[in-house]
Parts: sequence; structure tokens; C-alpha cells
Amino acid sequence: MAHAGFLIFLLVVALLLLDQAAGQSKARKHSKRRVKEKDGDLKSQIGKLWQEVNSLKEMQALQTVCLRGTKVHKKCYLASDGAKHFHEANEDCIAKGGTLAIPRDGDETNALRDYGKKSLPGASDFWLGVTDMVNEGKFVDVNGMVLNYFNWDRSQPNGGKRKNCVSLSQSAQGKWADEVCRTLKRYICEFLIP
Ligand SMILES: [Ca+2]
Repeated sequence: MAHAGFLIFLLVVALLLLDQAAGQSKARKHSKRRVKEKDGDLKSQIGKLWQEVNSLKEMQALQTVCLRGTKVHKKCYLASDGAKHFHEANEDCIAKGGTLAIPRDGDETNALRDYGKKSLPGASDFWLGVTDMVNEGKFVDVNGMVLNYFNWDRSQPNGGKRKNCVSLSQSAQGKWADEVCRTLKRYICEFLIP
């Protein structure tokens, strides 16, 4: 009988231990969920911080551009270091977060021409973000958007299918001419200030 009593005692102990273990695993599951929730919170906070860091970086990059170049109205202009074909110049401006300069009115033409004279001394002209590559004779900006302002020089454009890219002439006081896109020219990138 003493033996049986001992066995019952062992059984009770085992049951107690099992119960405790089950309780612990429940608690662990619960705390796992809490950890998961905390994880989610952290992830969304990190995501928000990351966005803020990126927009700060963009602002800083823009400030650097504006400081290195010039700020006029709601744009900053930055002159190129060297001369490139139109496509390479366009890609360089895009990589910097801007586009080739596109004067939208007389004031912008004057600002761009003055900055060009100062920053690209000796360059008789430079690329603008204007082309008729897609539809011959229909000049649009590099984003494919219709232009409301043109500043063609006399008897320009005159290149037909051979000339599909546009430059601003310093000697002609900011007037435009169509050019062969594979010509090496200096260029100015423009950046819109939000
Ligand atoms: Ca053309």
C-alpha cells in the first residue's frame, strides 16, 4: 500500500508539473505575441525615421545644389563640369535629381542666360531640356510635356529630322536653336524647389 501511495504522490507531482509547464507555454505564447507587436511598432517607427532621413537627405542635396549653383524664383540651376551629348547630359541631370534646364518664360530665360554666362564662361551655347525626338517638329520638354513658351532664334528650328535637341545660344541672348543631339555641349541642370 505504501508503494501505491508513493505512486499516487508521483502522479500528482507529475500532473502539477504538467499544469505548470502548460501555463508557462501559454505565457510564453502571450509574450511572443507581445514581442511581435513590439516588433511591428519598432518596424513602423524605423520606417517613419527612414522616410524622414531620406527627405532630409533630399533637402540637403537640394541645398547643396542651390549653394553650389544659383537659386532663381522656384528653381535652382547647376552648371555641368564638362560637355556631353544631349542624352548623357539629360541622364546626368536626372541622376542628380533634376532635369536639363527648361526656361518657362522670359524671366527664366534671362536668369538662365546670366547664370550660364557666369558659370560656363566661353561656352557659346548649352543644352536645354527640349526635344522633338518623338514627333518631328513637335518640340516638348524632356518629360514629354507640352511647352507653352518657346524662344526660337530667327529661322529656327531648321534642322528637320537631323536636329532633334535644343540649345540656348549665349551669343543670341538666350534664343533657341535645334542641334544634332550627338553634339558635345555644356549643360545646366535645373531643380524645382518644393
Ligand atoms: Ca527635329
